[in-house]
Amino acid sequence: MTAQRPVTTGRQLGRRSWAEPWKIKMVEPLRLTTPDERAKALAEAGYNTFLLRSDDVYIDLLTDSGPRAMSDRQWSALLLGDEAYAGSRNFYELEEAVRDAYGYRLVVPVHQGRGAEHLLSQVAIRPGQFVPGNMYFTTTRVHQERAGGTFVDVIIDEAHDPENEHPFKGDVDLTKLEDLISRVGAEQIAYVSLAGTVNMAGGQPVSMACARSLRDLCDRHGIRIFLDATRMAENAFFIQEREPGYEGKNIAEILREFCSYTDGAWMSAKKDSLVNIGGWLALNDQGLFDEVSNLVVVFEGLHTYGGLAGRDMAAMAVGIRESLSDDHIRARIGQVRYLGELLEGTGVPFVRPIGGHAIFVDARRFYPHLKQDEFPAQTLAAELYLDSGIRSMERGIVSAGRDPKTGDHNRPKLELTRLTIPRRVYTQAHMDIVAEAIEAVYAQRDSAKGLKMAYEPNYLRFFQARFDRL
Ligand code: P71
Repeated sequence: MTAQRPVTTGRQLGRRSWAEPWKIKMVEPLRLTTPDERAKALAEAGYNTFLLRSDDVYIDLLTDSGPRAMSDRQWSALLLGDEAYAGSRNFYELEEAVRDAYGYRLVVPVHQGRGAEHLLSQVAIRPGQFVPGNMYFTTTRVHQERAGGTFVDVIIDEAHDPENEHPFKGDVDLTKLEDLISRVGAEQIAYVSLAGTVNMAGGQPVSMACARSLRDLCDRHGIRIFLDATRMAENAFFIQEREPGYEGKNIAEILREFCSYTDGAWMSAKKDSLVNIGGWLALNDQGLFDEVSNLVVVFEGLHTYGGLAGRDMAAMAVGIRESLSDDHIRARIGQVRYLGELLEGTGVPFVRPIGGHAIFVDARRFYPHLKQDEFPAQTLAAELYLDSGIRSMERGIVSAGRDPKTGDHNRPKLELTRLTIPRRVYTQAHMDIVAEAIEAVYAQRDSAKGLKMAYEPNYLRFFQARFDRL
């Protein structure tokens, strides 16, 4: 390791380093593979980390979506699952938890985030309308497009620059939004699609000031704002840390205020809310909600379970409350920063500032000799797995898919490989191993060859595409 002794979040704040606000009660063994086993597994997976078997993975940083350790309180809630088809007690617990934490009035459960994206897009977008948002997310955009909408990126320019240190790189550029409104007319805007800690920008937060002025602007034009609340509790941490006037407020208060500037939200509870499966869609408008809760019975299940078991809703209700603990969020983001701080000074290029859920390695600068059409971020994910069995995820040209009109690749400015930290799963020592592995792959960077795509599915191609080595 060439990294200096890291300055952890805790030591920046005071005398002691941060530590997890929990202890471990149950463990799951990890399997270390040999280099030959990994070469075989990766070739069988078509050089796509989504197609690896998890038994062949040592440290799994594919995603922070689902693979989390539930608390003893959540496990005990599972045993109290009320599996009635209709009117499960756990639905009412969930409804109350969402109302308390996020402040919306009307709640419907869904099996996961994209279930909610589907329903919202179907009821809130008319074909031909535009959906401006603070950077696309893969599943969100696909549902908006399937409903006949066109997504328009209105995030600030800084978000597309991996080295820019702007503290709120998730903010909406209100001038871009106003330009769109005057170009197409307010009635042609379905809604503003606002996301907390913007995933594809590197887990970058949105400021409260942005939410407030966005509300003003949208009120003037009669436009609704729907929030992707998936990592919004983590967004609240950044507001507490960086925005004047919020130092003394807790995560729960900040979250409630932020949500109050929006008309509703959808949630993949597999992230912030500390469960393995689940989500919800919450609104304040009764008419729109009636449409949603009618549609949910077609696609998800009855409006009081939305594709979930009663026990899943019970664990989610507990998880929502745990996710608002300031200590929890500080440790969670502290661990992401710990990994970033280990990479500081090694030359490994990654997105700044360090975001909420992952370190995003800048594959363009990691492999400057590879063209974007040779899939540098996919190549880096493959090389990291070969080196040490660590699984990461491509977030670049493969994820961006194709332009539905021209059929050509979308070529995003950001070509990133995401090292995503699941909540409450790995220890600091695992992070040390990850940093060592990245450094080892970086030392070999000149010899890396790119990939070519051998199979490309129609939708969300990154999940199932296969590649060959060049
Ligand atoms: C992540 C995921 C899971 C995922 C999704 C698509 C490609 C690869 C991995 C899911 C999100 C998300 C945001 C901001 C909605 C969803 C969909 N993220 N909004 O980052 O990050 O939720 O997976 O529960 O359907 O690994 P869902």
